[in-house]
Amino acid sequence: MKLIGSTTSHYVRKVRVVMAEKKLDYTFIQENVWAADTTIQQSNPLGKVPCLLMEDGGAMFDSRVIVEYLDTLTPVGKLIPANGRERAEVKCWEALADGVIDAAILVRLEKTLRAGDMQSQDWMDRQMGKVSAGLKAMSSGLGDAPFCSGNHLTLADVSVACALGWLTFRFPEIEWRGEYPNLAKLFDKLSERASFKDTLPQQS
Ligand code: GSF
Repeated sequence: MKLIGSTTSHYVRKVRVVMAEKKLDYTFIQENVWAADTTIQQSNPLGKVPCLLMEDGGAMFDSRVIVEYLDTLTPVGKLIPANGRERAEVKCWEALADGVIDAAILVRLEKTLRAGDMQSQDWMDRQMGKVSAGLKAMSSGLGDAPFCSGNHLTLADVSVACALGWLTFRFPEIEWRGEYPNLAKLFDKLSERASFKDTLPQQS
């Protein structure tokens, strides 16, 4: 398999961590989707990464679809419960973590792509409200538990830790660590894993 992505993306990192936890081999193809000469649309008409290229030449997106597929490939390191309420709970955690980053990215794009006088402060405040509420929900959902859902590592923890890592990378001014020590504890624990160490967000 080949994974098209970047080393800055939360969604790509989520897929890479899942690949590593499940001990799946893949070739990482770095692509700057914002470059004028990007060829990403040949694989993903939406022009986004991550995009998984399978052995038969087929392409798969987005990150939630990819990780769900990867989890079916091997029983090693099962990250999504088979069915029922537990499955929905893990996927809801993933939606929450991705949603926080969706909102934060909208703020980042507003700040980086639009000229200062064209930027909407109301829009950015609205999105930052989602980031704050999402962090609060993550913290209260986690409580004193060692993992977000159940009693072992799942996609919920992977998603939350990737989101916290991305916020630290792109929005260091958000002081989630001091405000939510339980999230910091989870984040620090997951950061020790090779899957996270090997995929730290970085500008390439
Ligand atoms: C989001 C992917 C995405 O926005 C997923 O895969 O889970 N729901 C999708 N990727 C960004 C890169 S990044 O900011 O993580 C992307 O490729 N953006 C290009 C564009 O044209 O929006």
